[in-house]
Amino acid sequence: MIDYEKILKEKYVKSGNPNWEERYIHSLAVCKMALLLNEKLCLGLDKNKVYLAGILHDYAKFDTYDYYQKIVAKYNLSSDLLNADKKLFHALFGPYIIYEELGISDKEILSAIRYHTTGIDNMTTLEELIFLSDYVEENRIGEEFAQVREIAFTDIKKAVASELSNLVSHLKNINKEIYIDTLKAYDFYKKYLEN
Ligand code: DGI
Ligand code: FE
Ligand code: FE
Repeated sequence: MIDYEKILKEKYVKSGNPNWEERYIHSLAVCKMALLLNEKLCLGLDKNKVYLAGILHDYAKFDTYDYYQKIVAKYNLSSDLLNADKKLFHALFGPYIIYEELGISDKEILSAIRYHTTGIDNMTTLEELIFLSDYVEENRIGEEFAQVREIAFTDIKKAVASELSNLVSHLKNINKEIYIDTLKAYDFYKKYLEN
């Protein structure tokens, strides 16, 4: 059995980022929340996929701009991606970096990691679960998180919609550009806010 927790920890330590430990604890908590919601909501997802997507969703968080550029070149990605908000890079390039470094090629896992920050329209259940668990894991403290957490245990789509509504408001408040995928996600999921 490959110890992904150890692999993640070693990658974070090597990055030298002072926030590595907090990020590591967050990754474990997202994984735990995703596994719990999979059980409680009877989503029926493969536990191994939930585990891997949860533990690795922020794998590329501390990688450098230089490295992201190399990934864009190697995988023939659009260089326009490098113009996105840098907070999105770990999600945009994470799947390629995980494939590159760990050899994980499962499309369901990689796309859940790709969309964990922005969401996208019409997500798979695994994509929804990781997007949501990232937001409602136990270390996220505050009223907005608590509200979405409560909804998460009864209605996954409504919880995703509610997270997106908070995210879009937050981005507007701080005058950040809303990425196309976030807009597509909100446009699609907002219908679930009503019921
Ligand atoms: O990596 P985490 O901190 O666990 O969480 P995350 O992957 O959801 O990243 C959160 C950051 O990404 C947060 O600061 C908001 C930002 N973000 C998400 N969607 C968008 C965005 N930033 C911009 N500019 N536009 C977006 O659409
Ligand atoms: Fe993230
Ligand atoms: Fe995260």
